[in-house]
Amino acid sequence: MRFSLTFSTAAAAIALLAGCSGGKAPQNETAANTAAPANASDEARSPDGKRYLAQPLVKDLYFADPSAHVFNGKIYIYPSHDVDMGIPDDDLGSQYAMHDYQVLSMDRPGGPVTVNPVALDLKQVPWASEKAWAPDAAFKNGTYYLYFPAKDKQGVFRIGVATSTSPVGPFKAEPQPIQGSYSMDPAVFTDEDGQSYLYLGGIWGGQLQRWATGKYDPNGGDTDLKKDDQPALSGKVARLAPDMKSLAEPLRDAVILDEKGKPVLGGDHDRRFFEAAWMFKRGGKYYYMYSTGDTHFLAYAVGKSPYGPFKYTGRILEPVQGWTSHGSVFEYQGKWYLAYHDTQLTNKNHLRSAKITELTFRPDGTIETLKPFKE
Ligand code: FUB
Repeated sequence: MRFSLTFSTAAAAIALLAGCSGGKAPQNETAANTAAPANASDEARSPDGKRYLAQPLVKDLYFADPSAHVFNGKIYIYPSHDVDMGIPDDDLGSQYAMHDYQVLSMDRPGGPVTVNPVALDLKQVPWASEKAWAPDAAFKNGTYYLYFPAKDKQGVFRIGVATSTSPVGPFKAEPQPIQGSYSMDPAVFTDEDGQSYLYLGGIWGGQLQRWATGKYDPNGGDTDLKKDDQPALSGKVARLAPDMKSLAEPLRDAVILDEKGKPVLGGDHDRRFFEAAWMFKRGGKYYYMYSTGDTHFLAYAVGKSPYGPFKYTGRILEPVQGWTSHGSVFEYQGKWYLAYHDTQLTNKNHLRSAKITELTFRPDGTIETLKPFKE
């Protein structure tokens, strides 16, 4: 316990310094740090004494919301870059005051992690003002696309896109956000036929509830629809146009259904969509993973089409240390992995660490729920 307190303080000081220098960490390789120490008593413990399922990929900077992809046989993680701006926690996520992105790369799960230089700073995005929240990436025809949310100059969340010839950037942003996009937490899924889809949305600080009529209503509330017995707000999905920079169609609801085939209700906080959409395909099924927000689960729902509807199926991850839960699922050399985050190094909601752990599918395609702490 004493070790963890001392380490946290040192880590927080390093983070502060990184924040002051604009977060421009040099390219930097960290040791393979997913392996547990040989002696269990040396392992880091949570404030209540539990051992963590996995260790942070990076220990001297903070990265959250990890969107993992395998490009050319190598793993690239597109995370948020957490910094401490001294902003107190609130329900709108004001404490998540990030301003740039850095890409993590590694040759294999558990291998050394390279922290690449700043890939995009909001200062380089003409339309954006603040809040470089959870990003994602895609590759098509020799170009890498970084999709990122940020508030525009009017304080409305939009989704931007930036391009690069390298998976780690630097990325050049388009001068305008993606037309017709709103809210946050973009995730791009490319199907086997080459067609890509953009998923997005998040309630509370993510502003999805303010778009309930299809138009932005600044008075549309800070939480949800406040109609617990009505269908919950849905995350959104749209097909991307061939240019990967625009929507081929208007956003539509990615509906989550319960066991009776009815939409999950707004009051069902254990199962309703909150934020952090992620799509992957396995065995011909479309898996829609998302965070339940204030109940802190990574849940999943399964469908027959990238548009859904998706039948609620279960949990992928029980609550981690820290308020938010956000992750991605990827396949590497025939095994499946979950990238996720927690607050192991700081115990502060806005200074999170990305982690990777293996995922197990049962023969029927359901997923064994992971616990973020060891028994
Ligand atoms: O990192 C900022 C926000 O916190 C993300 O966009 C959400 O998904 C939550 O993880």
